[in-house]
Amino acid sequence: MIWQWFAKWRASVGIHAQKLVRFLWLSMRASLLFVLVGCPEKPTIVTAVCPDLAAGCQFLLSDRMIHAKANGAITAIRPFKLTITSVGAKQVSAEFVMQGMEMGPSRYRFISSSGDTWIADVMLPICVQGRRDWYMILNLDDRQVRVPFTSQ
Ligand SMILES: [Cu+2]
Repeated sequence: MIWQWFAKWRASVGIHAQKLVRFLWLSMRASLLFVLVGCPEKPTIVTAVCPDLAAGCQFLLSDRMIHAKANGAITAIRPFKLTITSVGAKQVSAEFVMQGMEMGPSRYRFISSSGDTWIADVMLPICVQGRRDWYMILNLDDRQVRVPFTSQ
């Protein structure tokens, strides 16, 4: 009964209307699938506020207090010592990246110097676009924090 009606309807409407209905049906299915699967989101990284790494700063990562400090002004090519202090950390590493720009490999493993202090000798590459906006992705054991900073 419904199929007879459907056949009649198909015969009466033009091919364009049929295409439109088909399109609506397909897009409805697509959006339903989207809702069911869910928006594939990247796990969000916490961003810490550290306007001046050379002056040093403190921030919280989960329940841990982290202190970060460079031993001088941060410029490309000239190496600097970066000190991370965090109670109970077992492994500390960092990457230096720029948003939307491949800056080459720059992963640093921090060496435990004394107690809860970790040190790495870091050298930032020169940016061909002259940009100075960096992100340090700091890995502390299994946790990660993103620290934006500017080089000179
Ligand atoms: Cu760059």
